[in-house]
Amino acid sequence: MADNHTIPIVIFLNVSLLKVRFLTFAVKHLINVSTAIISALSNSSCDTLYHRSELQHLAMATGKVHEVLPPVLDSSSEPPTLFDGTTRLYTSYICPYAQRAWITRNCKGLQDVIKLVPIDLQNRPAWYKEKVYPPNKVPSLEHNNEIKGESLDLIKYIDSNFEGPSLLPEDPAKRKFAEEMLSYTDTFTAIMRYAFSSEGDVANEIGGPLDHLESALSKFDDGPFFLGQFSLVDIAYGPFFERFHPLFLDLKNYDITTGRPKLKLWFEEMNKVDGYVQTRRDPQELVAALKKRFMGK
Ligand SMILES: N[C@@H](CCC(=O)N[C@@H](CS)C(=O)NCC(=O)O)C(=O)O
Repeated sequence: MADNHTIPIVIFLNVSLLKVRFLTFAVKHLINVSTAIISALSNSSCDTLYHRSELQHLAMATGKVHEVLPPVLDSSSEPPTLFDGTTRLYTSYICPYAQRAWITRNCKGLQDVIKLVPIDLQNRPAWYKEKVYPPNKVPSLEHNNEIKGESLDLIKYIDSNFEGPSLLPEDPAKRKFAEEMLSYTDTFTAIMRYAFSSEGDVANEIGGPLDHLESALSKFDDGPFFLGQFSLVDIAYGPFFERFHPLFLDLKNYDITTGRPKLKLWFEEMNKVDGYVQTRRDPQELVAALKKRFMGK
């Protein structure tokens, strides 16, 4: 027979057992829900939840695609098995021209379709010039048994010959403006480069091209990018802006965005585009490389 103390002890033990069972259930449930969320975010099985292009937009917007970058090939490296049907982007992680093609590939969600082949430009493998791309520059693209070069041609080629979201709008007015802006890139970079080592007044020397970009950013008001929405034009200028901004601060104590609010906002928005963010380098590394290349410092 239970004495006076046994009943409260039995009640206490039963309540404790219930609590433990409830906690175990709650923890298991939490683990199941978390596992489902993690696999939905990281697994290709979420293709069933989202249309593929929606997934790519999601990746562009949220930074879900994380890629382990392949090692850089130098003069001691064997060439890949050329013309075996693999699509390859020959690149350099610090070249702004190559970065344009790399960003385009990322923004279209082509990480599994176009393989990166980074080249050491200071110690280039001989086979690159001999067997791949006689101009011996990066970027170049191996696709359908052919090699194509020139970054502005390549970004258009990748955009129109591969799957993924289009990076040029249909609107004819925007397309025309895109062509104008793309053909201005060489003039822009030439003036900026000249000013690196010039002794003249920096604001005078580079104010014109920077103001040209500032007013170009006012042309369409449906977004902060050159054509309103993000496009190949942003991809063409982004890598150069990434270098010029820290370089002019370092060399001339001149902030190229001061007094140019649209340019400032544009670059802030660029830094939210995952396909670009994945290609960025340390600004100090870029400044050091540019000083060495253009100024012998
Ligand atoms: N106009 C070319 C320029 C490419 C270019 O100059 N790439 C540089 C690296 S940033 C290069 O490969 N230089 C090697 C060389 O000139 O020998 C393009 O737009 O693709």
